[in-house]
Amino acid sequence: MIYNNQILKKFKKGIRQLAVLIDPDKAEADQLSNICKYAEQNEVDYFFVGGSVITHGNIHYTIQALKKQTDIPVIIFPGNASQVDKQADALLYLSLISGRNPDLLIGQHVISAPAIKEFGLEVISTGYILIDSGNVTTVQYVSNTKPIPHDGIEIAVSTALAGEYLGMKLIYLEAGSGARRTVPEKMIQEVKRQLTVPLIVGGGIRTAEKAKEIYLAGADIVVIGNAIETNAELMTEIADMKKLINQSLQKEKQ
Ligand code: 1GP
Repeated sequence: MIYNNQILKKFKKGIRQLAVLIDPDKAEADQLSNICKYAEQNEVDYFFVGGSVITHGNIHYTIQALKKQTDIPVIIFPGNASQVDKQADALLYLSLISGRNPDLLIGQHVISAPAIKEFGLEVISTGYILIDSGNVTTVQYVSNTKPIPHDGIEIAVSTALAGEYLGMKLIYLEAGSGARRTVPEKMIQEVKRQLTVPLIVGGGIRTAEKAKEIYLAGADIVVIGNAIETNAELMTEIADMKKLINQSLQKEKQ
């Protein structure tokens, strides 16, 4: 079980984790094997696969290609019910709790539940919270929901808490892929202070320095997509930085 044996285990030890997001639309075979190579070398914790919209790509082939090339767990990060695939190791069962679109709060879940049961997929219930990032991101447009304002710390905290009280096992603060501004550090700090479940943060993180700030603000898992698609080597920089943070956090504990 990925959640209990990896995510939660590391979380309880205070170990920061890194997920690389693969968009099936952008995953060309060559590029994918390059990303797998860097991910293995740099001990990336998870691959997330999925997207708000998949036009010409195919999530099933992308997952298959990843499973052939790496032992890193592949977790579906679905835009909708059609992205459920039995080859994956787990599925983030995302409920878009910052929005008021019933289809993304429960509708797509009802549609996908029978297939999930049939495939025996591990389901990780996740409270997905969209934060305004200065531009209209694809997820915002496609989900037809309003994000929480960039400075809406109290709303973000209340929403995250509500997700945890509803039994969600992860909370994901999302600025949106390609976001102009990442989720603000102050918001991450406040949400983290109130939560007892692991916190994921993603959207618009393009440098190791920014990833460091997000980890230090309190993210347990940082997600990087776009920046790695264009520059796989960035993974080394981010992974080295994550290692240093983990070493210093472990030292502090002793
Ligand atoms: C998007 O949080 C992820 O869902 C990653 O975003 O592609 O901007 O890194 P980027």
